[in-house]
Amino acid sequence: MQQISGKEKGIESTMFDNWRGFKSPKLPEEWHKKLTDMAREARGNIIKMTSLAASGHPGGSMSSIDIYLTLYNMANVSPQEPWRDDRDRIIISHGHTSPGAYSALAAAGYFEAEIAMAGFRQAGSPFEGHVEQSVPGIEWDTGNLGQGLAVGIGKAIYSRLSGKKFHTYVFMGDGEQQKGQISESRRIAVKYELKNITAIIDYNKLQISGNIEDVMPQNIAAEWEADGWNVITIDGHNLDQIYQALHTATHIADRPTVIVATTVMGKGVSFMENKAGYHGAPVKPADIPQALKELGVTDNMEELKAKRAQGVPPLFKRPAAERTTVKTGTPITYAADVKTDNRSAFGAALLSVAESNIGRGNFSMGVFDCDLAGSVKTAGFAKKYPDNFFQFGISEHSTATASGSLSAENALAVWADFGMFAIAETYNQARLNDINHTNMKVFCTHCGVDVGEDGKTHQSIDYFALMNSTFGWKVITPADPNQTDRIVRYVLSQPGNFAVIMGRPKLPTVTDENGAPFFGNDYEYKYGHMDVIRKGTGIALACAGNMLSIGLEAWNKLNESGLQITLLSISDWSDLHPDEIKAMATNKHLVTLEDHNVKTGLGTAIASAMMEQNVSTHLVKLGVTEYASSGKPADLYKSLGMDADSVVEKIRTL
Ligand SMILES: Cc1ncc(C[n+]2csc(CCOP(=O)(O)OP(=O)(O)O)c2C)c(N)n1
Repeated sequence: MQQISGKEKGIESTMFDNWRGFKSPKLPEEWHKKLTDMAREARGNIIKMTSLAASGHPGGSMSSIDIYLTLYNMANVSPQEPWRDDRDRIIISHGHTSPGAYSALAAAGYFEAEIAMAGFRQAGSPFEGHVEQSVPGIEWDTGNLGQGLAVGIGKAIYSRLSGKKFHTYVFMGDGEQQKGQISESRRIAVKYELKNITAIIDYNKLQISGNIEDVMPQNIAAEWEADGWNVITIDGHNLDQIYQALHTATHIADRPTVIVATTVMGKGVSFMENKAGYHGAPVKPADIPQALKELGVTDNMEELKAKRAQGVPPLFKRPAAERTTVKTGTPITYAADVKTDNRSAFGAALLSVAESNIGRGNFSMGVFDCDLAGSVKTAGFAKKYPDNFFQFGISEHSTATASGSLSAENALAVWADFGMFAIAETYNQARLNDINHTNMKVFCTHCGVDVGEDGKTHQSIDYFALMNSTFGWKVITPADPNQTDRIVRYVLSQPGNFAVIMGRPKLPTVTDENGAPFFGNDYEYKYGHMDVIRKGTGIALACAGNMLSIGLEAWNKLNESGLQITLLSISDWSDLHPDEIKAMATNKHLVTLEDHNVKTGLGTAIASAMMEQNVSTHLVKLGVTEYASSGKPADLYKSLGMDADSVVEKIRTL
């Protein structure tokens, strides 16, 4: 076992049980015995659980179990108060080893092992196939490999921002190390000196397809060391070594530590050991008695089968998490003759909200950037609040996950990036965040074909389609700088996941019929409602977000020629109000104008909503119909039939 020296980290004493927190440098004798007994029983439970469910992952669970037991029994966590805010965070990144995690949590007193075995992988049970927060003690739903370390970064940042002195342990697989997101996260942890993170790798040298070296050669320890981590190598079945490594990592190491724990897949049962087949397959019923005999545990399979047949265990009650109220500050109104871009209005509103809250009581805030702060307008925040600003470089996957993880704590987490990178690039991370009930505020700039000259690779035209494929994310497209200001303040003060979509160019201030800013001082933004910009008859033009300025230009041209149509502005695509949908259907023709793929955008959402309300009208969808080329936004809009003249022409034909 490799030891390193360094200064004491000084974790504050807490009211956790006195043996917890890895304070003692050596594993106390009595705990050695307790953990040894627990490990034998837990290995048996892993076999029983997966066999009863006829699926699951026993191999990695059995190689990880000694580490799981040491963590859940010896870290500063509490089976009595699993969600207390100052607990250590134990993140399981190799979520498929849920049988190991559930068995260890049961052994540590979180719940009865029998209910996990009876409920494992049954519909409606909290004990899902991959670790889920529905089980007390589980911090993050995982299964999509490679995300756990970034989750840990979010927790470590929360510890720093909130001043709560807890440690974060992230447990991973060795095959999992092939995932690129982990290398992003490694560098981030070192850059931000997150000494309060310890990574642990279950180095059982096997994955689904066989030996990790054959699947993808990788020098795991050397890669972590090269990125600046303190590396400790141990025998992952030796309880003394596991404990001592965790003590060193928690209290002595002067940088983030990774513990590379050599283990044996299927450890404890002779015919399972070192067999990749047991990565994801349970022991056959005929072999169970032999396995349980070797472990020296009782064979109560018939009893458990009967318990399982009785139905699924109930869900656990989780107390509502504390969230500090966010003050929205004083709105900024851009005058009728001001022309600025929505992203600048976002930057100004963000700073204003930050000024109203940072330094206040237990308010914590982090703003994340991926090398685009100047363009996405968070540079002003970064200058004023350097301790709250996190420059993660071109590491979008880890940024999405880490900011999501922070947002799930009592903290405001903001990530601003180009739409292409904050949405399409990181959809899986956004989806997993949503599953984890995060409260992310993602501000996407440079969306749509109006990003122009950067061309089709940068034209984010599927933001709604992607986010609307989740159940939680809400997409909002502000129309002009004034509405952007109000929407930013609203979003920052609300729980839940929001993606605010903005373009790049400067926009005119949208005005009312008297020439005053429409979204100005008298305007109150109400989520889920559209705005009637101009009233008319017969035909309605519904504009999404910044397309309103083109819509208004078209309306003026039509008006000059004596045709008065209704002009609508729709910012909140995810929640179209049923009454407003019905009102729209009273028009003979409805034209939608959006800077989004027309196949999956606002027009399509409206059509679906109308059918649900049992109303209909003739719908014309104007928007992006192909990957556009590189060019000036005005030229691209013209070629796609989205400019004011094309809209006028289309409406005249109606
Ligand atoms: C991103 C992602 N890709 C693929 C999978 C499918 N998968 C589940 S487990 C696994 C192998 C993991 O190997 P390892 O980390 O060594 O775990 P162990 O075999 O030791 O349990 C794979 C490829 C996944 N869950 N997530």
